[in-house]
Amino acid sequence: MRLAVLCALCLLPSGLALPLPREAGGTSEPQWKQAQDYLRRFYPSDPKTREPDSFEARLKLMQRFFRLPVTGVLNPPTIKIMQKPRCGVPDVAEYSLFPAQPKWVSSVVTYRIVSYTPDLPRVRVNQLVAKALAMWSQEIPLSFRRVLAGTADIMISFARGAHGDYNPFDGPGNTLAHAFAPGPGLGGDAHFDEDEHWTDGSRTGVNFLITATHELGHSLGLGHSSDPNAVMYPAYRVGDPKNFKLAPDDIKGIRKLYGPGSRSLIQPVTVQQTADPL
Ligand SMILES: [Ca+2]
Ligand SMILES: [Zn+2]
Ligand SMILES: [Zn+2]
Repeated sequence: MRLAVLCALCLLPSGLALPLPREAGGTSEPQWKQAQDYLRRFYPSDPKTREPDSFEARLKLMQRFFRLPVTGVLNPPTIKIMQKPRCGVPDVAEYSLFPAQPKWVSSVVTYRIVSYTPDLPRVRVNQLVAKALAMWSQEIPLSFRRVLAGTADIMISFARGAHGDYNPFDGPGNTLAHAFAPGPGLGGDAHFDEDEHWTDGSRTGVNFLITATHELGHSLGLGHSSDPNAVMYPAYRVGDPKNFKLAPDDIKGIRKLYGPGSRSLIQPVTVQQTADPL
């Protein structure tokens, strides 16, 4: 089950203790620690081979993913990316763990907003979640139906610290949210770190619409994209929420999974018609 796989990522045993390469001078101890932590979380070793990759090998993987010069050296541009707030889902998971891309088989997927944030009015959270889902559903033959009770395919919640899935949140900043690939149980669920300040604008805090659209992309089966313009890029960027929409890379990815299709028949809220690339 996919949840078990994701959790296993976070619980990888001590084999991951990484030797510190000594050749690169000028890097402070906290930066090394941060880099090790970052690579352990987002570039975990392949659990099939169980071979702990070297710090350098994983660093190169990370540099390749972010389209940096692949030096294997912890240099300032690399450190800069590691310090950005980001999604908690690993960048390499889809390649090493999900060989058969999981997706929803039903054409109507249910979702439920289980808990809310005090940062935004409830009605606004409902609207923004519906808007995020509509961005995806208008590209594929898949619709979403909100349920108010019981178990839904996609359970959406806000939580802080440890919240029952072995992927504890980490206080303000750093990891903002995470979500699970389609499947039973935790599969499809999306969690948002309540220690962030969630907003509907762009000046302060973390924009909820942008983050929710990203996380719900995972809930539908998408992994991270290296394309800095993609919604599925793992690092959070402050954009203009008014002009926020899926990038061609996101649309290509979601259509690869579900096929191009007619727009959803169930539109829970009005969406920007100008965002329609068809
Ligand atoms: Ca956090
Ligand atoms: Zn993500
Ligand atoms: Zn969680």
